[in-house]
Amino acid sequence: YARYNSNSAGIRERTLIAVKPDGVQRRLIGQIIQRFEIRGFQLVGLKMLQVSDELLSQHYMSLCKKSFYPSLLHYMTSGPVVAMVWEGNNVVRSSRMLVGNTNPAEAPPGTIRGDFCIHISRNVIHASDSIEMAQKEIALWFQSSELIEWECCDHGNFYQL
Ligand code: IDP
Repeated sequence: YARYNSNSAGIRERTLIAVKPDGVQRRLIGQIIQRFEIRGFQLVGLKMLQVSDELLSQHYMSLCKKSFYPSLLHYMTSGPVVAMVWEGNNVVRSSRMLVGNTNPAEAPPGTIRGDFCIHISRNVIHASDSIEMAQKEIALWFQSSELIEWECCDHGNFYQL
């Protein structure tokens, strides 16, 4: 059956968001979570972890030939990361817009990268860039038992029922 924040197939769209080590060090976790909460998205998974090289090599598989790949691995393993799964209508695309361009110099003010960082190699946050990648990344970062299905009591404020 179709639910308030599901697509025509009755599937709730989800995305993987991660506060990178610089975001954690800079005490930005709360402000970043707040932007997704206040927009109306629903948090369904959250954990802090020290990311392994194995996980990262799968996560950034498409970048493995890039010159910056070794420094990217070093950056991403330099401290803990906060990984989250957020749910809601168009959450993948909307999250990319909340996060802003990969290069913070191109990210408009009001976006997370546009407000909180300067350089592409310290851009504080990850967000999945397509529905297919989101599904793969969520499966890579989270066990299904770590994801909580729950109903928001005020969904009528965010969706027409
Ligand atoms: P995204 O994080 O906006 O999806 P991707 O192109 O998938 O962007 O790159 C993944 C991450 O790799 C970026 O967020 C950034 O941390 C890093 N990165 C991408 N391009 C560069 C670069 O040219 N120099 C240094 N780091 C880069």
